[in-house]
Amino acid sequence: MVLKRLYYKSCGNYIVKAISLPAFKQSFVPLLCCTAGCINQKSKMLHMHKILLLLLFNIAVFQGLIAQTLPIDPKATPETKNLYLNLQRLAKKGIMFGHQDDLAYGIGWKYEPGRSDVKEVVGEYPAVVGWDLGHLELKRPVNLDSVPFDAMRNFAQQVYARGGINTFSWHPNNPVDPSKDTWFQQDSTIKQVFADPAIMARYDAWLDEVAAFFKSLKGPKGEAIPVIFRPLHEHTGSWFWWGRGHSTVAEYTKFWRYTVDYLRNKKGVHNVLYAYSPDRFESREAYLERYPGDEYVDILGFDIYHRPNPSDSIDHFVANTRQMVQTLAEIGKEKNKVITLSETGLEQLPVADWWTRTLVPVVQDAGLSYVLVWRNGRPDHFYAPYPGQASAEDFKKFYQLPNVFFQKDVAAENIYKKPTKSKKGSKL
Ligand code: BMA
Repeated sequence: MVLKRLYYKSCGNYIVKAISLPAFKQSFVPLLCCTAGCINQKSKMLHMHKILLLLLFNIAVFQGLIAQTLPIDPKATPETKNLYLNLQRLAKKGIMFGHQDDLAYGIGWKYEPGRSDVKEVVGEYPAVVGWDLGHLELKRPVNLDSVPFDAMRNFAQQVYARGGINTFSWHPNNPVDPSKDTWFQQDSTIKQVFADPAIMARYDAWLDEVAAFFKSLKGPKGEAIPVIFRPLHEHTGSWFWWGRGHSTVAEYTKFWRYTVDYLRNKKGVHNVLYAYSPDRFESREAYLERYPGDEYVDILGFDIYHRPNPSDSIDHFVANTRQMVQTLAEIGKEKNKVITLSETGLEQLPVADWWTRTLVPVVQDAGLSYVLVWRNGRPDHFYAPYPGQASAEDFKKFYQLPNVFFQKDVAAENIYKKPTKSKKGSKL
């Protein structure tokens, strides 16, 4: 089928309308013939009728099947565009599972090639693997959680080679005083970045490091590996220097746009999809309060952790979080954006059936692209099970759900290639 792409603006997004040229020929050629050499009025009317119906049918079918959003970066590489289109396609069928630092370390091991706690429980890697760039800005060889950046690059290449997805968060130190960490809650940091050229120059230099790292992620043919970048996250809270309590709405949104423009336009980084992910939120208005605009965000997400306490029962957490997921789904639909639960988890997983009892009712049938649980950092700080862990059996049940996707399901879909129909035999 020959496709012609027409772009038009809607809600600030570019929508691809795909129209079949043969179908157009079928519709218009008879129209021309008919008008030129019409035999009689009646047959002309009949012809027009048929043509109109054919046109309406074509438009309905092709819009419904193929209408999709392109990345905010018009120069996004072909693989990055394909990834974004495939994220939209796969989100209609189920949800991918992701885990932070999955290949780097787990409970009782560090940097052992091929290992993954998730794989050791279910026999398969997660579909999505998260990494953090914190301390890249300081030119340190290892990130804030001791993952060497060279190893991270290599792991990201492995994930890509297996057909999976890499997502990057960034916990940078404070640009006003780089000796202070990401949690240093100095008020007005963003304001000072914009006010003081020396601080701005420092932030630019930090972004240079990020740009160089993303550009250094290369696939086997030298192509740039597409990634999801989720900077300045959890900003509805005030624990990071870019948080709600330390900047105005105008400062935060300007800072987000500056960051995207710098990487995309100034540094020419074109293998990135940008994810916006506040922490918990009470309403649609609260979610969108610091939203930088449709031209600056590809993926809409949020982070929320399950922290059981007497006032937050499992049922309460599920109901509350599900409400947020539904609000997010509505916003995603309106804006034609991919949606995700970008970070979640229950630390130490003491609830044996947490996966099917808590996570599934939160995420099911909501159109979320992926859900990512946080890192297995220490025996008192982990979010995915390992063999023998209390929730491991339930995690296997979660893994077997037909609409929960791990690495092989996603690999079978060739997500860096042009979207095609799902293959037979895949869970998708
Ligand atoms: C937090 C914890 C920290 C870690 C930080 C950044 O949630 O896991 O130990 O340093 O994320 O990854």
